[in-house]
Amino acid sequence: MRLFHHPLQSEHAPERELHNGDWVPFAECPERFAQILAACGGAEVASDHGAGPILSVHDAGYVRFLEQAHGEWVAAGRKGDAIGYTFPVVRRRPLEFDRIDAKLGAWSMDASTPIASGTWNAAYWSAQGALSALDAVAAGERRAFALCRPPGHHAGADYMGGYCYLNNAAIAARAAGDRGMGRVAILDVDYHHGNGTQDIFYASPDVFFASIHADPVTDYPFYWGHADERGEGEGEGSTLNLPLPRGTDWTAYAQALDAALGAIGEWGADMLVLSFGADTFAGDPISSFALQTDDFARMGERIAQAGLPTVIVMEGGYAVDDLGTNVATFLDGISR
Ligand code: OKP
Ligand code: ZN
Repeated sequence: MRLFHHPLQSEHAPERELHNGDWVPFAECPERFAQILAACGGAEVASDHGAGPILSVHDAGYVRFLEQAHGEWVAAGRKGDAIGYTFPVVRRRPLEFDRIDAKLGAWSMDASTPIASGTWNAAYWSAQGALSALDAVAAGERRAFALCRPPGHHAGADYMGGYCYLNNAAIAARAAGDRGMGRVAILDVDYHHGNGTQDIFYASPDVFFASIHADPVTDYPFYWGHADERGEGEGEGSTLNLPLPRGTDWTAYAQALDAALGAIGEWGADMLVLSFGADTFAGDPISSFALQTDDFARMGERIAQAGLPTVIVMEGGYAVDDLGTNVATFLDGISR
């Protein structure tokens, strides 16, 4: 299988995040990337597709903000990571903001998405990796893997959130549609609900979005991922949410996976974009499912049995010491 990455993805290194009321080291750390890269035996350098495919998903003002935010933070005399503290949840509208603090709140859904000096370049190249993996699949590979970091599935068209800035899965899915690759389904198996991906395609009948995740009643992102969210308008029925309780093990997980893959098959997908997170692992420090390393091989095998050309993009997974092995085991399973 062809794998894609870019060295600048390591340069995204926020120092800390707010976790249950305390400042703690940023969980989505460069070491994750190094571990995956090492366990996979390296990867090709992504090729540059420019800003076009990013702007097919994301608002131009938002993209400009991401590019400039850290510079504006420094220009305002601030130290460390740029992070917002005021969020326009009431009648959000496209005002012209001046202060970096106003911008940070306006373009984000939470305070777990700090912007450091290397953030824009890393997010840009993370998305280019997803587009490079799409190229490989378009050229006839059965599947390809993008070592996306930062991840993408919490980011919407005009907001960041949950360690995510650009929605890599959505960018690949939109580009696949634009290239005439047929009906595209996105399957999200990260522990957390992919609210940004869901939001981007919520009213779209062209992209099916299925997600298996921790019940938002107990887990981030709380406000989305409930089973009654099924899409809207022409997209009604093209969103499928399968929330599962904390403690879910492989037996119960496999049933949800079969349901998701069955729905994707019934919908008539021609290709798959897989948002793969390894934070369903029992040892994950911020998550509460109970999958073991070997279960990732089983997960890969089941997804392969769907028989769809697949672009795999990396999302979360925070048990750093096991992350490389878990990802490599998954890729081994899906390649069988
Ligand atoms: C990203 B992905 C607690 C604050 C909120 C955000 C979790 C983002 C998960 N540390 N944490 O879906 O793995
Ligand atoms: Zn996650």
